[in-house]
Amino acid sequence: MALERTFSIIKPDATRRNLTGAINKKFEDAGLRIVAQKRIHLTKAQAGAFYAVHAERPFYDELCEFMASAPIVAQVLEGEGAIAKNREVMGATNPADADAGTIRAEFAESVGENSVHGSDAPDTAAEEIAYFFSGLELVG
Ligand code: FUP
Repeated sequence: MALERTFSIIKPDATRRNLTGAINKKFEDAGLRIVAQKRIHLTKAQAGAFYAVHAERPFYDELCEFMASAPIVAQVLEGEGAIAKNREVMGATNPADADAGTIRAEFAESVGENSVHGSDAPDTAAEEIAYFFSGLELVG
């Protein structure tokens, strides 16, 4: 399997509860390396641009408000098959459906406030990494 990079966000519900280290431990225990990381506070417009693919969905406005409600930690994770591996470690979008031991099963508060984001494919991973990080910030 190829070495890949994926984009990850530790969301406001998790930063508020001081869970950055606990979530990072899940990534590292799964063999994912955090090769870039920064804590930032998005504006609602920046959150809206990131989630533009969901602009027509009924939860879009609430999602953008939430993502701008407190700091996030934006990250790049690297590893063998990192995109799929990160999705496994995250668990299902709705924590009620997430497998035991996943980040969302352990930490998510609801389908909307679900602690982490992770890219779902190579093209979105590349776009999302480029939205948050310059090449100079990816140190491997
Ligand atoms: P995921 O890839 O697991 O983050 O899930 P989606 O891309 O389907 O959804 C992105 C975000 O939209 C979720 F993390 C939370 C929000 N969402 C809701 O608030 N309600 C829903 O019914 C579905 C998604």
